[in-house]
Amino acid sequence: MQVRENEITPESVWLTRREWLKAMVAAGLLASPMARADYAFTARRNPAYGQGFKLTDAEHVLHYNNFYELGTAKSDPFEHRDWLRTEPWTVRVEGECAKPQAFALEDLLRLMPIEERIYRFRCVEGWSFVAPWDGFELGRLLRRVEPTSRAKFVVFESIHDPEHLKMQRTPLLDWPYTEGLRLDEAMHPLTLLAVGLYGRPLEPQNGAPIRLVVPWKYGFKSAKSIVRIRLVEKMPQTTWMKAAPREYGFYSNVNPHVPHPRWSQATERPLGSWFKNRRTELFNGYAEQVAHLYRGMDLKKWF
Ligand SMILES: Nc1nc2c(c(=O)[nH]1)N[C@H]1C(S)=C(S)[C@@H](COP(=O)(O)O)O[C@H]1N2
Ligand SMILES: [Mo]
Repeated sequence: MQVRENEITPESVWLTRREWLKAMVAAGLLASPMARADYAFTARRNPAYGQGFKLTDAEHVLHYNNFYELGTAKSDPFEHRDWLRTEPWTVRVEGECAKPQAFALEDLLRLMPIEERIYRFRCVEGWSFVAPWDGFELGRLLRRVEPTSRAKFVVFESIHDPEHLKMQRTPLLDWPYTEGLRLDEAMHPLTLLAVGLYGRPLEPQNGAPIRLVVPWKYGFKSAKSIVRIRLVEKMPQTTWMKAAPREYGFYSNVNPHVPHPRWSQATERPLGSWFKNRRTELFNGYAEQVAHLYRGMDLKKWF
């Protein structure tokens, strides 16, 4: 058989991901809890994002979470992390596109160049953190399926698994958790599909194995554990718009001048601090990159 030089895979790559993880754990290079995630990646830090930001201790980011499928208390997602079944995992990208496709997680990890970016993250409830995410630009994936000219919005659907995700047996939210972006927001280079956090595969409580990260919007826009991405013509209804339309709009850009109906958004509590001692920035500090997307729009009306 004729094999060209560049088709020969180096021997070290022949370990399966499971074998690789086992070897890492055996060598003491990975703490055993990480062995739960059966995927791995190598990510190169992109210094264009978050240079000079002070990272929040991972401890906080991994234990203080919102993931209502796993419970409503901030400690619930970590405590109930075993409820989330992530193997096998497929992400379907469909709707208004020429080449709809279902991607196995391992194919995405192979096809997409994974990089690490430090982003600010701001929850609508007032807490914030700074963390390195490992992922790829959502736009890269969307371009692969070739959106049609009718595609104007993108819908993100989280896992629906009431058998294991016990909160989905209750009417707390309209399951599955659904979010949306305008197509140009989705194509913006800041919009990330993350597969890792602090250089490690995502923990269940943070949205394993793949979640959205939209750093200039309130945290609830960043849907976790995504199984379906749909290109659509009309602005979709999202889970939080249905739950409380007066409190959560479609855009949900971080804006210190537009208070939530029940509290101010002028300041935030960086995780690790006891106080709301940081002034919230317009578009969470990303105004230079994203303000043009909203030119001419009344941000009080389109909250
Ligand atoms: N599927 C799903 N995605 C979700 C949520 C959720 O409850 N379910 N919570 C959102 C909210 S309100 C926030 S602030 C962020 C929190 O992400 P983190 O726990 O990784 O910090 O996830 C968002 N994504
Ligand atoms: Mo949030």
